Amino acid sequence: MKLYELVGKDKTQGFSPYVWRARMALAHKGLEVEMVPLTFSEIPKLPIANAKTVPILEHNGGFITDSWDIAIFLEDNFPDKPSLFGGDAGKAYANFFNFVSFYNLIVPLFQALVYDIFQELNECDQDYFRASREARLGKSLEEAHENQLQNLDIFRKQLWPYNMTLKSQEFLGGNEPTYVDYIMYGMFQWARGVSALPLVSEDDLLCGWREKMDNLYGGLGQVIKTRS
Ligand SMILES: N[C@@H](CCC(=O)N[C@@H](CS)C(=O)NCC(=O)O)C(=O)O
Repeated sequence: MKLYELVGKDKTQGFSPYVWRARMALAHKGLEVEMVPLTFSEIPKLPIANAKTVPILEHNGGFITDSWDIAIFLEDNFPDKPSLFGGDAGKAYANFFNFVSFYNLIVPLFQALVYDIFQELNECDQDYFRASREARLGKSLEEAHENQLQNLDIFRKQLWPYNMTLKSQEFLGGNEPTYVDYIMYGMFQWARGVSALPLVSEDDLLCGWREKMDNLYGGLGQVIKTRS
């Protein structure tokens, strides 16, 4: 199996939140995977139909080009390995969690990180990134950066339900990590890969949760270096 991921100047620091979901899901299933680093400009040059974004999972000559589809594929094709969702109700919860966390967390975090991501990219990716992201934001990267702390604050205020959930359970998925933990962890890896911004305070239960996530699967997530 191969997992295509997104990198900037440093090819060891894959920072896509969606790739991290897939990477953790593969580790959860105990599957070996070869990581294939790509820059933004390399993704559309792949000879894979409809591949505009990563993650892309290559398996037995076929390609799956969306993180949610990868999770479903792994769950359906490796039923004897630990479940990513814990049944149909867990899958429905993960689907809901995916959209809620996009709306409440990814949107403000993207605005907080966008300029830092830009700084991490190769020159050949920077023009594309600036044009596509400024069109999405309706403002310049520099204007977004001026509001970095306000956007971080919006993100942090949305963390209350996740911190409350962790008062009575070890992981967002229950006693063991499930795919919803990988959705959340992807955001932390995204921020860690490009920025020194602290997403949570040490008092947050999410802080201890992140440490537990960092230690899963032989410390897989720790390949991303923490900046200071
Ligand atoms: N819905 C997709 C979204 C993936 C996505 O947006 N990936 C970004 C990296 S985080 C990407 O590859 N962007 C390429 C581009 O914008 O050109 C999924 O969940 O797999």
